Amino acid sequence: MSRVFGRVFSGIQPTGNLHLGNYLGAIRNWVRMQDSAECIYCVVDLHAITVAQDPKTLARGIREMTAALIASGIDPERAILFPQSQVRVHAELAWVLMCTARVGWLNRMTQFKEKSGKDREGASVGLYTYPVLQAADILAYKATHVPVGEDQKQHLELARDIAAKFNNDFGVELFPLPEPVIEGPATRVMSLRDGTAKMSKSDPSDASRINLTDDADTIAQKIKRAKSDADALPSEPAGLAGRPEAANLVGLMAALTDRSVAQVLADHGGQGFGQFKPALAEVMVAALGPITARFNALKDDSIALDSILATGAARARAIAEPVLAEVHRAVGFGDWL
Ligand code: AQP
Repeated sequence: MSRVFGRVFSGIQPTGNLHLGNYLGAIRNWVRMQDSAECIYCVVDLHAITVAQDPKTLARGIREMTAALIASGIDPERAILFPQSQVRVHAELAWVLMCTARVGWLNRMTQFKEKSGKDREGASVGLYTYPVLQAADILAYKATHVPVGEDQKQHLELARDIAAKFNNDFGVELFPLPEPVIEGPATRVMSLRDGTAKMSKSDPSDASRINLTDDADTIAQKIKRAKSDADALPSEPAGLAGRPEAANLVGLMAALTDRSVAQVLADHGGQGFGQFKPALAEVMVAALGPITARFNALKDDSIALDSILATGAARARAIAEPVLAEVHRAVGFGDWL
């Protein structure tokens, strides 16, 4: 990751365990970007309540996600790491931007359609307007780059549209248009049980994903049972066409060993899954083992975690509050207080 970035913002929901898709699709890029940019990373608890949450589980989830991010390599001294609900600018700016965004734009968001499923009338209004809050998250910091997985591409386009319309409506150049950073061989990690579905925290089958808390045996078992096919691996990427499960497992090997898919196939082409899967499980255990160990050592240290989050929130407020003041002036709220 040798590109130069301006100000980086990204977020993750504190619901459930961090999984390999989150890690390879987004968090690993977050970690790498700390070397070359000012980074702001947010545990997005306001987003979490767009679907029902048990309050105690959510409170624990915020700390656990913080521990998982630090265990994955986020350094809270260098990056700003904080919970979204502790910086009120997010919710307030979201309201202003809801008055900028158009209903037709939100109607096109495919994630709402997927997440609300058949019960669209019963979904929360928050689930529908979630992408506007996401735009506020990014724009509150005038972030220029947003590292995310492929599934967030459409929401990022919406954030750019909202920023452009706000600037245009009020004749200002207040918000930069944020650029998505969707990079690496694992921008869309698929379920281990279905190569056409995204690996996801909300999949009821735990066998569909690798959690960063899984131990070595569990990882080996899940990879062994992962759906594959009866053919040997091809020696070139074109041979993976029409083989989604094989493509997913090869993509995971590429991402975990920092090689291209072509390089992985040059080394493993001709092998069947009986040979390839144990090799994949081995590199996965080697990559995730140290993260799991750090996570386990940190996750119950609520004093340290709360202090990190409070410091991060204060640093985040120092950036976001002056941006909100600019927004107030632009829309005509004035500065009376
Ligand atoms: N399967 C994936 N492959 C690559 N990247 C992924 N991300 C999520 N799943 C994959 C990226 O992880 C970051 C955090 O996303 P989030 O907080 O929106 O996570 P999420 O959507 O709660 O994760 P899930 O597992 O997808 O949850 P559900 O099941 O609730 O929808 C984002 O950058 C995302 O792109």
